[in-house]
Amino acid sequence: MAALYDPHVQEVVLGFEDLPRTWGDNDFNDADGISDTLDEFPNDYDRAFSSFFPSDKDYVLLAYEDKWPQLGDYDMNDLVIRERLQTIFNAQGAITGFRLEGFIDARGAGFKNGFALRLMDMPTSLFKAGSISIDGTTFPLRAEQGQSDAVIILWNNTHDFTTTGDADGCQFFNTVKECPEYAPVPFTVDVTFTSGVTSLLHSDFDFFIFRTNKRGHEIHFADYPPTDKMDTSLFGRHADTSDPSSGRYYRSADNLSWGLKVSGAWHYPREYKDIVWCYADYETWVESAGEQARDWFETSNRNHLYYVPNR
Ligand SMILES: [Ca+2]
Ligand SMILES: [Ca+2]
Ligand SMILES: [Ca+2]
Repeated sequence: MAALYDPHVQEVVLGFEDLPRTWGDNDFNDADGISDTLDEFPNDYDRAFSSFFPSDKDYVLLAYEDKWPQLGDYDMNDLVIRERLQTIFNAQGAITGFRLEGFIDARGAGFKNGFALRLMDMPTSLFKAGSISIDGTTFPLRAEQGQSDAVIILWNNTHDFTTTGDADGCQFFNTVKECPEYAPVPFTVDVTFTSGVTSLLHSDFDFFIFRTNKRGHEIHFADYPPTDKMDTSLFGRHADTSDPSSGRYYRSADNLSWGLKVSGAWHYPREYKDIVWCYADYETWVESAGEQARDWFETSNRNHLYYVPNR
């Protein structure tokens, strides 16, 4: 008998093999109870099915301004990542791990920053094993020690994978139209859990950047709290109005954030171009807490301000 789990309808369908297992067609390669023809991972006992967010063709864009706690130039291109989440289920429908597929699209940063993720409210002990393949090289991943939530440093310095040679003042990666355009840098993350969990939403992924040479200088999306490694003395400085007692994090007095998540195609600002100049409706969207101008990123004709790749 095989229990077939469909993550889309969230129900379990029971199926029966016609033949006794001993003289059947032997198509249960990994003995997880799911026949090889239905098993997306026929050689992995802990993996049977998967689902994608936002889809198996689309990506979520993550963009960061790295001057926090100052607003800086607010060009929101200091790191631009595209990623999709593949949630992985076992034969019983429990989530036993995940994969991320994506690209570094741009690195408009002079600062050296790393990129990491924290799984909100999931303990470090949940992390069993992981790896990242980036630009063709594979590295092991581990959960950072001394953290209550599982924190995984994906890389320590984005510059390591976005070298430009710095010739003719072109030190930035894909943010200056007058400089060479580089192919986005592909990466794949694969993580296995020690035990199955029932829920893993894209919003449970707290993607953040940090200074390569100052681990405690973390920059998260708005209202995501910092990790245990944070230097909390940075809160409230310059433009930051974080207030841990009310759960407010990484927002300016005007509610501007230092990170942005956009689903679908979006053109990030060129170097030193304030996102507020690039997208006229951006401030309205922010100040209305996302209620108004929801299509702010589709409505700009200021294409001399944002970066449109030639590829
Ligand atoms: Ca399997
Ligand atoms: Ca910037
Ligand atoms: Ca920049």
